[in-house]
Parts: sequence; structure tokens; C-alpha cells
Amino acid sequence: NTFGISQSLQKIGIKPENLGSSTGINWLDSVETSFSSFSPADGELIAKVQPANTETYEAVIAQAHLAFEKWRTVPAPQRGEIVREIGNALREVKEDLGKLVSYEMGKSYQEGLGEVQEMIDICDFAVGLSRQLYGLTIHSERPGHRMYEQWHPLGIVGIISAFNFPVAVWSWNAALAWVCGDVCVWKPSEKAPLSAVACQHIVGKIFAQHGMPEGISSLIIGDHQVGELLSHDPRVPLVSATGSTRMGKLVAKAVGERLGRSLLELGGNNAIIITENADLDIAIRGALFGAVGTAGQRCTTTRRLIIQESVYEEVKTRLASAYSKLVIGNPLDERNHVGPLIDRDAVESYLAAIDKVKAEGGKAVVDGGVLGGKGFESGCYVKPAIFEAENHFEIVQHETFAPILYLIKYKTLAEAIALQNGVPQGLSSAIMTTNMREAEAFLSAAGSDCGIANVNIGTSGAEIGGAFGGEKETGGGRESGSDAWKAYMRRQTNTINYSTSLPLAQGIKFDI
Ligand code: UN1
Repeated sequence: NTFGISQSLQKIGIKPENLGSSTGINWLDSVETSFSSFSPADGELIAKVQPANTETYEAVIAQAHLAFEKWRTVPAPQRGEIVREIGNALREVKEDLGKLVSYEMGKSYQEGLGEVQEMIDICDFAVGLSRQLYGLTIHSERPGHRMYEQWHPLGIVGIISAFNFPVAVWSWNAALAWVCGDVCVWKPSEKAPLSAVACQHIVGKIFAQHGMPEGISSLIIGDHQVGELLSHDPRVPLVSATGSTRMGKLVAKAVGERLGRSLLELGGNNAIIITENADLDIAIRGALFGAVGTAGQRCTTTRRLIIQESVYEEVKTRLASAYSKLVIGNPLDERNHVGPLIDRDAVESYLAAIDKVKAEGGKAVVDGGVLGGKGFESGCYVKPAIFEAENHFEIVQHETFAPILYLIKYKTLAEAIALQNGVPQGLSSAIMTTNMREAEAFLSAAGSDCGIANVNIGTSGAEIGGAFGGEKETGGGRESGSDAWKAYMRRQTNTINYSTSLPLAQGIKFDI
């Protein structure tokens, strides 16, 4: 399935046996030509990966179905025990996997480690959950009857993940789905296939050690055609997709047509409101990491700052000064704050957005640009930029996956909330204030319309314990914590008659 992986892993100081041994996994042969994975850090070819074709897809789904028949009969706490071991295996390879994510995707090593930590955290969460898949008991209106509900596994869960969190978002879905008794077929981003291959190795070994069948965790590498196969396939009752709104609409349509379930986590256009009562030290730090972390490629990245006019100039000056201290460079070098964009297409979108905001009347506070020369040979390193803009600009309404931050001025809090909500997306939002009335108004039913609303914290960096997702064009799905697990199960209502008669519900008489 892969070619050249061990040389690349050794080059960045990773032990290939930690991530690259294939014990317990059957790889299917594919006849297609291979995909190449390049690192945006140094532009080098990391490996070639063979994508799936329709035949291999069929074989994977057939195997996943067989695996489900076994897996659903394993008691949930025992499934949790296996997920606990997966969490422990991830603890052992945290540095190696974090490094691979950093090298393949371009986020800083610290953020690569953070991503693996999210995987470990969700495994812990799922282990606890495996003993808490609770249903209600309900009082029946009929004598000698009782009612309850139970939650059963769904079957095959298709997981489509994006390049920016190439491993964590899969694990939020997979760890929950597994304890729920589902099996997973994962289509990772074709821009980060190696991190996915590494994960498949890590979990495959553990399932094999427990004598579990192949197919509880499957990986299908391919382009959008694999996503289409999953979306149209009635054997896949749930498709959980993370990525662009464009992709999400296609998935929702295909899955909706067959009345399947989709769980969508799509684009964000996240804003921080900075009021005149903000602690500006916290506000600047929160905005800075929110805007430039992962080089602006999180779906939770801060894209807009909505600033009260009395503190506007101060925020602008302090941010510009913070930006001037950012060090851009190889993400594996811990002295650097900002790594590259994922590829040159992303650089083109970044440049086009900058042209667009300027054409619409935006004014550069910190101008952008592509870095060249030694260390920047991949052509994927760009300067984080700040523009003064208006919320209604077409480009401001749009999610550009790059470190471009728009500053918008407001007078009243009502106006700020309207601006914050005045975009098609509804993922994450924040307010910086020490005033309780402002904070509560922002969190109220008349406040932020997003799935995530924070106070004195930036828009990114959600913890796994909360439900993650958003409204409007973000797609409405919730993954990860809270009761997000319910999306991975089917609810069954049971009524049991232990009496010697058969009274009908609603008091209906039907005697012969
Ligand atoms: C994403 O960008 O798709 O909240 C996920 C955050 C991370 C997850 C982001 N925990 O920023």
C-alpha cells in the first residue's frame, strides 16, 4: 500500500517500526497509479500510496460488514477495553506520530503533539462512555407494562476527514463509534495519507492482538470518488464528514437521497468580539494564536476581530507588533511559530484572498506575501496578514483557509453580535470582556448563533469533552464529547407486557 515510508520516517528521526509495521493488517492490492505525498515543510516526496478503486472499495465494505456482525456482540465495556489499549498505544508513539503529522501536514511540532493528545483524550473519554451508553426507562400508561429505550450500534460508519487535523478528527469519530459497536471505514484527505496509514497500523495491531476480525477499522485512500462511493452506499448508515461546505453539501445530498444519516463538520468564519471591557493582554494572545495557529488552517481559526471603537487603535497596534515577532519556518523546528500552508494551491487561494480584500477596499495593517529562499523551498510558507475590512465584503463572508485576519470596528454590543452572526457559517465564536452583562448577553439565546461560544478564550482549541460542531453552513453535526455518541447509535423503544391481559394504548376498545 505504501512505498518509501521508512526512509522518510528515518529522515525526520522517527522509528519506522513504531508507525510502519503492518502486523495484523491485510493490505489490499490496487491496480491504480499511486498518489504522492509531499511535505509542505521541505517540498520533498514522503511516499507514494496506492489509492483504492471500486473493487477494493467493495472488498473493504464486505469485510467491514462481516466484522460488524462480530463486533456488535462484544459487550460495550470490552470494546472500551480495546479502545483503552489504543489510547495507551498512542501514548507510546505520541512523539513519533506528532512528528509525522507535523512533517506531512505542516503544523508545528507542538500542535502535532497536541493533535495526538486529542486522540488520547478521546480514547479515555470513550472508555468511560463504554459503560455509560444509557437509555431511559419510561412509565407506561398501561397496567402491567413497562417501557425502556436502548441504544444499538448502527453498522458501518464512513469517516471522511480533512488534511488539517489528519488524525484527531478521525479518532473523535472512530473511538466513539467503536465503543458504540460500529465499525469504521476511513477516507482520509489525499493530502495527508501517511498519517492515516500510521494510525491504521497502530490500531490494527491492537484489534489483532484481541483476536478481532479485520475490518473493525478500515482505511480507504482515494480522492473524492471514494467519498462519493461512501455517500451513496446504503450499507453505510452514517457518513461523518469534515471539510469544506462545498464537499459537505454534496455528501448531505447523496446521503439524504437514500435517507441515511450524515454528520457534518464544515467551514467556520469565526470571530472574536473585543469589547471596551476586555483584558487586552488576554485578548491579544487569544486572537494571535486563534489567527495564526496551524497557519490559519483550523476550522476554528479566528478569521474576524470585531473590536469596540474605543479600543480599536490599541488592539490594532498591539496585534501588528505581535505579528512582527512571529517566526515563520520549518514546523519541526520548535523555535518557529508558524509553519507552511498545506500546498501551493492553498498559497494561491491565500494570494487571491489578499487581492480580493484589497480590491474590495480593505487596508493592510500587516501585509501578506510568500516567503522564498533558504528553508522556504517548498513555496508553501506565507506571512500571516491583517486587514481592516467590512463584514459585508464578499471575501470576509468566505472562509479562506490561510492566516488572514480581518479587523472590523463596532459601536454597540448589539451591533457586534449582529456582525458576529452576519456570516453564512456558525462554528466558533468568542467574546473578550470582564463585564458579566456583556458575556451573558453574548451567550444568551439572542447572542452568538454558533455551536461554540467562548468567553475570554480564542475561537480554536476546543477540548474533546464538549460537543464539537456548528450551525448554518457549518453543517449542524456534533462530534466528540457530551452526548455526541448518540449519532453513532440507533435508538430502540421497547414496551414489555408482563400482565395477563392486553390493554391497548390510548384506551382503545377492540373486543370481539
Ligand atoms: C478542525 O479544525 O477541524 O478546536 C478541528 C480546535 C481543535 C479541533 C479543530 N480542537 O481548534
